[in-house]
Amino acid sequence: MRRYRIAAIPGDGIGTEVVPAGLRVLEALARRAGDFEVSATTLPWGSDHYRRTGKMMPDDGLDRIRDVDAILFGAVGDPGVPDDVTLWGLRLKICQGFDQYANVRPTRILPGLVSPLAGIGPDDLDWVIVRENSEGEYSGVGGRTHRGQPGEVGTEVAMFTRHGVARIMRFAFELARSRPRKQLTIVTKSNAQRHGMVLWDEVAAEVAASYPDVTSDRMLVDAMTVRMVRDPKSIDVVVATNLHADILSDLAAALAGSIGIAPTANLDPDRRYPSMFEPIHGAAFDIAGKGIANPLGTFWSMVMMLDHLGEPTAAERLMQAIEAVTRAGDTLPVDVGGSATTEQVTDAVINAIRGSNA
Ligand code: GGG
Repeated sequence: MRRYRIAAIPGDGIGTEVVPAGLRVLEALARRAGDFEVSATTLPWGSDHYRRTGKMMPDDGLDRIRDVDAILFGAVGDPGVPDDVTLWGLRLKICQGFDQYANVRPTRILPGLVSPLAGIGPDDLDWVIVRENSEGEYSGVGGRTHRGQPGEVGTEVAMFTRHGVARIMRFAFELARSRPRKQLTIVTKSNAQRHGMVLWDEVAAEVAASYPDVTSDRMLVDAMTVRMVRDPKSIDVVVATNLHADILSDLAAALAGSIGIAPTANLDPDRRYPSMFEPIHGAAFDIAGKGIANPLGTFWSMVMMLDHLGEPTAAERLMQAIEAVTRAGDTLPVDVGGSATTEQVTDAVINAIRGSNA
C-alpha cells in the first residue's frame, strides 16, 4: 500500500470551505483505488492565526511540513489584515521557502461550461501558463524611506537572475515539448523594461536553441492579452514572469468560464521540497461562509497533485469525475451559472468517482 502524507492549509475565506471538500474527494479516491492511502494533517495557519499570534504561520512552519509528500493549499486574504502581510506571511513564504519555482496553470473550457468569448468552445482553448514563481517582481527587493514626509519613497525592484530565468525557460520548453503542438510563447516587456526583461529575452533565446523541435515566439504582455481574447486557438504553452503570468492566468480563467475552476501547481521540479497545489482564486470574502464556493479549482489542482505523486490513474479518474459533473450540468456551482452548494458539487464528484470505470 502506497502512503502519502499531505499538509492541508485551508488559509482564509473560502479556502476553509474548498480544502475540506478536497480532502473528502481525496479520501474517496483512495478508497476507490484501494492501493494507496492518504494521511492529511490540517494546519490552521492564516489570518486568524495572525490575529492570535502576530504570524500567519509559526516560525518553524516550514520545518513542520518539510517532509510531507505534498501541500494542499486554499487561499490567503482577509479584509482585516493588510494583503502584503497575508500573502508574504504564508503563501509566498512556502513558495519561496521551498523554491517552488515553476507555477503551472492549465486552462481549458471544461465540457458543459461556456466561455464569454463568442464562438469559442472546448476545442479552441487549451493552454498552460507557466509562471516564474521565485523572483522577478516578487523578489521582495525594495523598501520605504522618509515615511510620512512629502519626500516619501517606495521602491519595488524586479530582480531577474540568469539562473532563475534559465531554469523556468527549460521547464517551459520541456512542457511544450511534451504536448502535441510543441509551441511556446515567451511573454516579455523588454521594450519598456530594458534591463531585467532584456536578460529574460536573451536567456530565453539561448535555451530555445536546445529545443529545435519546439516552435517559440515572443510577445509583449500587453499584446498577449489581445491575442488571448482575439485568437485563443493560436496559443499552446505560455511562459511569463511572476507578475505578468499572475495577471494573464486570471484572464485565462475568466475566458475559460470562471476563476473558480482554475488550478495551480507550485512545483519544485527538482523534488528537494514538497510541492504545493491550490486553486488560483483567492479568499473571496464576499462569498465566504455562504457555502457556495466552487470547489472544482481545488479538485483540478488535486489532479495535478496526484500526477505529481505518481498516481496517474487516480488523477485521470478525478479529472473524468470533474468533467462528468460539468458535462451533466445539473450540479454546477453558482459562479458558472448553477445553483449547487460546495457540498452538493463535492457529493456529485464523489458519486462520479464511485461510479467510474476509469
Ligand atoms: N489560492 C491563491 C491565493 O490565495 N492567492 C492570493 C493572492 O493574493 N495571490 C496573489 C499572488 O499570488 O500573486
